[in-house]
Amino acid sequence: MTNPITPPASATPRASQTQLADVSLGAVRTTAPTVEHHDEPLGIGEERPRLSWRVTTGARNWVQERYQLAIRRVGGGTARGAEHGDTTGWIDSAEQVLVDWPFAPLAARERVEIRVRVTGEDGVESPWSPATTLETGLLAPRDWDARFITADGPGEPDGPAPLFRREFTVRKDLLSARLYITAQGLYEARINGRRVGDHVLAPGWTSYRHRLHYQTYDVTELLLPGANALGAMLGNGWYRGYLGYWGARALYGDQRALLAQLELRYADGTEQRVVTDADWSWLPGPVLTDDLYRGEHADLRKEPAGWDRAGHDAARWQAADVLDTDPRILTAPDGPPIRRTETLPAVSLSESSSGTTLVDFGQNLVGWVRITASGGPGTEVTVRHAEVLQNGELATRPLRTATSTDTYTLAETGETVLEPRFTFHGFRYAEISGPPGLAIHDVEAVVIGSDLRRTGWFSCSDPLLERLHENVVWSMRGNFLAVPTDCPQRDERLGWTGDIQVFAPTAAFLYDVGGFLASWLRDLSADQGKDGNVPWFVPDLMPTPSPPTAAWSDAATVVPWVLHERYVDRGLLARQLPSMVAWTDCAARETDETGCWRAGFQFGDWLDPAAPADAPSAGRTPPEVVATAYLVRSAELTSLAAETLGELETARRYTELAERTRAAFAREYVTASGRILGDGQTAYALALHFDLLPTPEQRRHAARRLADLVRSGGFRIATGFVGTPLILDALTEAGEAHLAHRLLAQRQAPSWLDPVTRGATTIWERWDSLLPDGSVNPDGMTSFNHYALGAVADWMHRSLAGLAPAAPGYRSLRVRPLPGYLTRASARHLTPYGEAEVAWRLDDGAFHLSVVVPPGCTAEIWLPDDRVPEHVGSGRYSWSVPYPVGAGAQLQRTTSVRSLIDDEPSWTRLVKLLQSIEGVTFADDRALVKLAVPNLDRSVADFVSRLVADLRPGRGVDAAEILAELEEADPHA
Ligand code: RAM
Repeated sequence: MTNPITPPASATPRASQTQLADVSLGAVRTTAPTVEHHDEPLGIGEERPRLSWRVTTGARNWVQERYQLAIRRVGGGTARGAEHGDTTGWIDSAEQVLVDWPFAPLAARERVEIRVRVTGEDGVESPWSPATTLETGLLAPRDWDARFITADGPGEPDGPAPLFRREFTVRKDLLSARLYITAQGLYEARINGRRVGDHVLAPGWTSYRHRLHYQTYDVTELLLPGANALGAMLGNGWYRGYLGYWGARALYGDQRALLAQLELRYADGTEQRVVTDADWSWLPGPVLTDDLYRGEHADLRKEPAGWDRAGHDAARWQAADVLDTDPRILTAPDGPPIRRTETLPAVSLSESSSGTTLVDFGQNLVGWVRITASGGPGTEVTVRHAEVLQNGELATRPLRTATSTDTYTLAETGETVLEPRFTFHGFRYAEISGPPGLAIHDVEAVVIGSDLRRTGWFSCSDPLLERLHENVVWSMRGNFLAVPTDCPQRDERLGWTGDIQVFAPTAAFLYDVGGFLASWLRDLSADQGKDGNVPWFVPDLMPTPSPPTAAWSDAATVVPWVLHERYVDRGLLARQLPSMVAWTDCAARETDETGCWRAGFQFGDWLDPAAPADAPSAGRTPPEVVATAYLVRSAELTSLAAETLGELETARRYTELAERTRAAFAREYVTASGRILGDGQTAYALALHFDLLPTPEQRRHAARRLADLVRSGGFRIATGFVGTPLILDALTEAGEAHLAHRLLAQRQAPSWLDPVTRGATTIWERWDSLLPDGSVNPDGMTSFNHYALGAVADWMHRSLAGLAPAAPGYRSLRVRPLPGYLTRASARHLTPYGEAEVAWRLDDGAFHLSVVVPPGCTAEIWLPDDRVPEHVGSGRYSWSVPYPVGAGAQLQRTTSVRSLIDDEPSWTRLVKLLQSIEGVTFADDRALVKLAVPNLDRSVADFVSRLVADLRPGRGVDAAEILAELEEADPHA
């Protein structure tokens, strides 16, 4: 394994970084407007797209007072229409994000330019912004002339990937051309021998029975006057391949099909369409088998030369069949397509005795291997993949039935570049056999994923924490692939609701997921049962409906609320409110006469390290505690969403449900003194963070109990999927942020950093996906690329660095950094209003803070020990306040054992001192913690005397000596 501390040189993802330009102070500029959540507004599905813009200015306290929008219809689309412009009047509003479309609705294929200008409170006008060009796609079934065509008979889910083709003639005066295209399965389209676009695994995955994305490409440049050819190859993908962990395949149907509509517009205003219909023909292609889980086999000798060019001899080609697929499922995407996002070189390549080549890419990733191979016609090349090695071999057992093997049969002598088309793998290592004389530069890893725009960065003084954060980013990149998935490698890769429920806040900081998750939520609503139940994963594939399950099904309420909190998207809330209401009602129906949700199946605090390896739901926290707590949460979020939308009657109804359930929780699960059923960290974290405890007395006791549990656990992780994202917040809110730091800084297992110290480059599914001895956890459910436990990064952004939203869309920032053991940390985020940044460092006995507040926004600033915040408007600021570093209170005999444990250097010193006594051995510090826990309120002197008496009866070791040594040196120095 490579040094875990240093990220691979090429690990920096493609990052778009907006500079807060050196605008001369006061000058106000607006960026070109953005359209809904689209990065590339071509072929959009909204006839009234909402618009956003950012303002750059060096002036402080800038707030928009008015804005004006201008529209101009432009050529280039395929719709006809005279060019004309229109401008709104000045609109008195401070709103800059997702403002309503002020013009007449757009028609299909309409192409317009939009500009904006604004004034601040001083009335000074900005110049008109640069223009954004947007173009609508096909908006209704009537816009489609194309029919789905297939090469497959019903009931035959096997067979090579078919090639489809059609020739047509193009006139000289072509103005523009658009290809609208999708498939049942996956498509790769070609025009005149060239690939259309740069998407991979298109059209992506949605809940196909309800929604199928089509893509829009500007193909003007690919066409030629005269004879042209349009072709496409179809793979199985999610539609017809294996899908799900129970061995099912062809879940959506057994006929792959292509839908393509090429629209040409000429200078004289005439139009021409080339659409899929019975005039198309097909032939089996070179991809003999393809499957997302199992990999792909291509015999390159079988690719008919020139099939995607005009003039190809199509005598052997057969007529395609037309299918009756309902065009109402066709919809334009809300988020970005899947693309190749990066290429990584191999970091090592070695030859095994059996003649295969083992390649290490230094980074666990998602995509495939690109090989430049040589060897004569008929040479077989085989590529196998794995995330980890065991005994020097690929550890493929965790892949279960996903054999993840790509094979190629070469067609030519000389070099051939090999890449699969219709599969992907999760891997760091690959084993290649076949091609002779492979060198390290012949092999690269191609990283793929939904091509999201990076928006968030974090850095700090602990390189291990930085690598942890980098691992979170990589697990997100690998699992944001069409839908948010649990893992990218085994026979699963599903849109597990619980995983994204906990990870959504982290995701929304790191990348712009506004469109991506909005799309997934449409699927969630579509797949929701009539009873409001939300399936375990979306898109839903279950043969029989999954039962309502707390913290998983609650994605229905949590994810929309997170998106609103981060992107101020009221439209999304309005669209999801019925789904939120339906789920909350469904969960409420699961309660019994006590008002608690106690019956039925639950995942509980999934993968609590205390749960047996084969029973991950059997952790410390009773499932009914999780379920009832989450019912309160969902009721509250539904109420908040309704209130935001002005639906006050609905809001009241769900506030009441939340109150009733909160009371039931307290009655059934909490003692008068604040002990909670199960007495585990997750139970306290839920109760504290979701505000479930009625009296201040109970809250105080519960906070203290949680802190003591964290201490007595030796600062090791004792939470699963549910508790892990909450525990640091709960400790912080309880005034125990120093314990949150101790948990996060822990390097011993189980902890966040243990995998990092062992070379992890992504977040593992289990705290012990690798066992302490370095072997792969033998359980069948062991992934090395699962973002769920990486949800802690959200706390790192909000609390460690101190950059949190205090109002939807970060219109107001909460800057409240928690220094802890670090000497510096920073977070930077492209909010909907512009770039925000918080950076702090400890230096020369002072705490230095610098903050960037985007124009249009305000911030509350909390310096260490502040009881009330300072409020500032937009601008750049810095503060310095005295902050003595390294001066932990000097230890005294009367110090309590609790304080001793909390003071990491003193505690470590005591552990060392005791271990140095001849004959005393502890397995590790936890053994001493066990002895300390019953004595938390005793003095250090008392504890050490008792300890010495217990440990070394009759051997005369002097407690006073130990105490003196403990007190002697300042361990913080
Ligand atoms: C596993 C998934 C996922 C989790 C469910 C409950 O199969 O990988 O992470 O949400 O179980």
